[in-house]
Amino acid sequence: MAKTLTYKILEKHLLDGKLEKGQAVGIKIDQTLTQDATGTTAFLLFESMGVESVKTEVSVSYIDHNMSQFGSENHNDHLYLQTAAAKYGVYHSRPGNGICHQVHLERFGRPGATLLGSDSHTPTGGGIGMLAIGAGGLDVAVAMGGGAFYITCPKVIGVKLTGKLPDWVASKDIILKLLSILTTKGNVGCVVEYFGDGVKNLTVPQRATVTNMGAELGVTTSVFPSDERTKKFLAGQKREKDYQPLAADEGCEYDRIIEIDLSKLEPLAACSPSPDNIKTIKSLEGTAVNQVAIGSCTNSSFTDLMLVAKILKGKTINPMVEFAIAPGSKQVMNMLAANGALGDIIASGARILESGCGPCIGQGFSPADGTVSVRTFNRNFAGRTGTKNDTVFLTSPEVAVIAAINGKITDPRQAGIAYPKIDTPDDFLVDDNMIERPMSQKERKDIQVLRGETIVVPEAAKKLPDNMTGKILLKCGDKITTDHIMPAGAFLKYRSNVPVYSKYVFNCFNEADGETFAQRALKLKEAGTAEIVVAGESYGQGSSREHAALCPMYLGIKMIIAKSIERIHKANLINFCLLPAEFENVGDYDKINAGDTLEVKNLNTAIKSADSVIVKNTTSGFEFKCKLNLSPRDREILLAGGLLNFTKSF
Ligand code: MIC
Ligand code: SF4
Repeated sequence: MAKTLTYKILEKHLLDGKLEKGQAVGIKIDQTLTQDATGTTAFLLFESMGVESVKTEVSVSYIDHNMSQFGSENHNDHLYLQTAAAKYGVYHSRPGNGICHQVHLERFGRPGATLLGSDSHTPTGGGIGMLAIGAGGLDVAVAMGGGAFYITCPKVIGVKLTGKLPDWVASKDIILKLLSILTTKGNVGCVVEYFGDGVKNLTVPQRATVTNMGAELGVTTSVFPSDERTKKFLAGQKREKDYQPLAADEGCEYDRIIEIDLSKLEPLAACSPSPDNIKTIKSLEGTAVNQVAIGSCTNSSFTDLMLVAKILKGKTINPMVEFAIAPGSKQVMNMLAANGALGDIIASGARILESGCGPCIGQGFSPADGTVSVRTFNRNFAGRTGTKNDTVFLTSPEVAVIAAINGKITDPRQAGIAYPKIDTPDDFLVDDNMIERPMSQKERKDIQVLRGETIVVPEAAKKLPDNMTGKILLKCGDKITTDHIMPAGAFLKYRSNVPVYSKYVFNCFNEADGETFAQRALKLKEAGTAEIVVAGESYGQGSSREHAALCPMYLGIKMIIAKSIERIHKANLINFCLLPAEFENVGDYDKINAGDTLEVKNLNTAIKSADSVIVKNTTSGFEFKCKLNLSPRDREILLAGGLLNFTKSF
């Protein structure tokens, strides 16, 4: 039978279960990726598993998120991660070497492999034909130890690309178009697979922009075929040996087909506060802009920045705009420096930031109150920039750089600037001097893992009580992201210290002078009362940060009842033994209130085998049903008291 590319790769990696849609299957993970903001917990949990050395083909630990280093926390994390990588046979990409996804694409990704990363934008690797999936740090730790990774056997959405992008229309506009069609909701359990004649007209970095921001669709991953373009990219990276051609079989069936004619696309923007709030640039023309940022794992490749440099050459940034550029990797920065493009960028007045996540995760460059920024990033959730009341437009580098010059959003096709044709380089500047390779077993023996005082081993998860009485501590609405649950930005430096980081759970819902969510939660925890959070659709969308489960667990939260819960977050909840439950009748959401007390009887019996539980609201006397959408393995993990206990039980 003709197969999709997704199923061809899955088939080669199947370890447990049957490849039948909707069924849970365990797959072999060839490569893993961790970054510093999720990596410290991942490595602390990996260490507690007692495995001597990673069992994957390649595991890489990147330092790219937390590099502002106000206080000792960040550097403590760096030293821990560097020594832990050395101890356990992991590649270590030092701070300054670049953003994990960009560097992984350049130096490690290979077509046909599976990659599991403790970052939701791991699907960037789909641009090179890998099945690259984002997950919580504990899942990645288990994969580093050689364990299978479990997914729901996906539905495959085929996106047929035809034609060629017109001048000034970028690959970013492909994914923005797709976000306008599929939105950020309702795509859990799907993989997006690209095919069609238009594919050959896109370079690997262009494809990677598309698969990167595919994370915002809430899908398991996105994948492109591997073809002559892939071969050229790998050859340029001096890794042609990693090439293999890959494509779906002729005549394979997709669960849904969406056609996008590249030649008919136009410049688009995602408007605040959601990546699926798409408008045409034409309709936004004239909007005054105060800040522009180019970079992030979505749009910081060499070709992206060459285009920006060519447009900037000889021009000065508008006086009303602050403009920052963060090249995606040392390779990109070095190549721009070597060919003089960096000089053109600097001369224009752009501020050069180091190669890392930077403003994308609110590490500096927060805009002024009430102002507008244009960013080439992938997320524009409220508050993510570090400013609560700003407006963010997510666009292509083309649109962003012209906004920086003009001080307002301008349709690049009408800007009176000649479109700069950028040739993809035949050779990239390859120098892996900032990547430390794994050492021999003998050398590793003497390595001391450095665990600074701000690094605290997370508390172990506990089994759920059989009869649970709990209070609804918070009732929130739709599309609550992990940024709402566990803010990053200025609080990112507390990632390795759960008791401290937990103080900021649901920080955005706290009143300036009232009792915080964390304070209220800790009081109930001390009194021995379980706590419950109620939410609307797509709870937990966005990042893979398991702190959005780990910190609520620390505060005593035991159950989340939502209209729907996103994939990675749901897995993280289960891994830390918080029960994810979904309203059977979404209308029941309106019948319960914050402060109500809920009661669930015989919870563990239900977790063992039932598809739903009855929840009694003892405050109002109202009873309702919650679905337990759990695989047999999810059930076992919950009954064992979380993934770590479950893994140790073997
Ligand atoms: C993000 O883009 O939100 C992050 C920061 O990269 C997260 C990971 C994290 O919270 O550390 C992600 O995308 O998973
Ligand atoms: Fe870093 Fe932003 Fe990419 Fe997340 S989305 S990995 S914060 S650059």
